[in-house]
Amino acid sequence: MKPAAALLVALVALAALAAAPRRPNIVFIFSDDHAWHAISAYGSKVNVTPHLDRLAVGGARLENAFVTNSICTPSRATLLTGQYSHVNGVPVFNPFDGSRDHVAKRLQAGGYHTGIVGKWHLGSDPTGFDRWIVLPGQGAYRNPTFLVPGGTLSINGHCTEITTDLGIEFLRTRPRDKPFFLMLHHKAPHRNWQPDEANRRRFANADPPRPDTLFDDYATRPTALPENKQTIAGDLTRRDLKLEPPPDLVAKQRQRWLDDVPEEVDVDGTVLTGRALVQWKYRRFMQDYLACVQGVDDGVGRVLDWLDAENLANDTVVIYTTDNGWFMGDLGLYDKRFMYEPGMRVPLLVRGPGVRPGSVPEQVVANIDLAPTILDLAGLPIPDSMQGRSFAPILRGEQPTDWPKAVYYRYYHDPGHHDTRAHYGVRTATHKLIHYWRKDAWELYDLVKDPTEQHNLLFDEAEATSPAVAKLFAELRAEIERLQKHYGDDGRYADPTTWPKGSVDGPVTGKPSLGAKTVSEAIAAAGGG
Ligand SMILES: [Ca+2]
Repeated sequence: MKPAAALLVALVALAALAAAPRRPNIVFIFSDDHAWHAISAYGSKVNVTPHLDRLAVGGARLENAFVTNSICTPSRATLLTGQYSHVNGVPVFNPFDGSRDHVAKRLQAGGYHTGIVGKWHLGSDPTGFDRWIVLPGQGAYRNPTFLVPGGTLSINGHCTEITTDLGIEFLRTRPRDKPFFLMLHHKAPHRNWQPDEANRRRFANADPPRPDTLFDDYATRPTALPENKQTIAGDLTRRDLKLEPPPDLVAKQRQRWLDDVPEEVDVDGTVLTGRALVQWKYRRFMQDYLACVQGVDDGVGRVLDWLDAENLANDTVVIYTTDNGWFMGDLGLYDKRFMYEPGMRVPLLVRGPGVRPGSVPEQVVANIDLAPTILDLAGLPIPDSMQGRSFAPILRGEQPTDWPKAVYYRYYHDPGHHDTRAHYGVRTATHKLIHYWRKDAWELYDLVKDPTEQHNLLFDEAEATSPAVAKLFAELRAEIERLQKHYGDDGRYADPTTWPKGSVDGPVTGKPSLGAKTVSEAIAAAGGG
């Protein structure tokens, strides 16, 4: 090629580049078990979260965001793949196959500088990240160990603060010629709720209002709720409640004492039992839970401040959500798993270029939609293998007329850790139908009249066979069948014997220890993945 022709080609290429829309940076902040109703922008009655609220004011607060399988590991596989558990191969706590296609790989191949810091919980080394530094399994709140490509290392301090520091250090040391994609994944506020000292003290005497359903008797819902073991009353241990063992107990005796559920507790010389004890347990658990949430909120504030200081806020999409919902004493429960509202519903806040400030979209979205949305925001194609849909148009304020009206849900881990019975179901804007398939029992709720799901319309024979309820039941059953067909759910993991093998927890073996590191040393060691 003659020099003049080569110059022309180069100029045309340059012009095309200049004409292409600028690709935004993306910071995806994820927490673990954060109830949507523990964010003030969502109307929390129990806490105030000024920094998450900044995202809501400056961006979109999605009012109807849900997960499709309310539990850590499956939710994380869905986040990456945009697929249901039965498609991505992670229905329970089994390892994710890192050779699969996923959102970070596509961003990396599309020219993004990619990184993940914090909780991973997918049981295999991360793929698709230029830098990765993740907790083994659940990880530790204090002086946590991390996995990096070349081994393990530890960092002194509190995990929430460290995870934020690692995220900011990843951003600070990024190459300047690429947009960035950071997944900043907090361990908090997961059980067993060990807040940083400042926030612990801040909530040490908190007395949050109790939900109306703390003493739920499960009338009309006899199938699964009475059998589950995630109740405030009967399942929080002395360890959860941070009770101090008698000094004469040692070793196994001490562990046993901590693992037991107390039936009476002496509080300042008064022995609490019965309802008073349940109220105390709720209060004690919430103090630490909310203090852990506050640590996450503090961290979000630091990331937003850093983006402001670096003049990056206008070029960076910030997304905040969590891996599953959380019961804050609702229905007498803690934990998640169930597709009742507190379990299935999650916060989802998005701010940045292409997002309408202060908007509150009401469309029903789910975690299968996150990967397609992130790719869309980055200007990259969405593969057909992703089962969700980009909600980027909704973030811009558009109202797509063909947007899905319902979310399909499926939870497998039965008996699992808390004897939560396996179920699937559908949630529409107004109703929810749940099928506990191993018990062949159904529950139907009118979410408009009964938002706390106290009245199963199928419990009473006369009500269940009334024309209106029977019609609704038939319609929603048909909708479940339609969605199962649409998403290709053939029930392949319905039987526990079919679950993929392997664990995402357990000790780290076979990786060399790199010793204690500072945050900047740790990020330097996080490259090469
Ligand atoms: Ca979780």
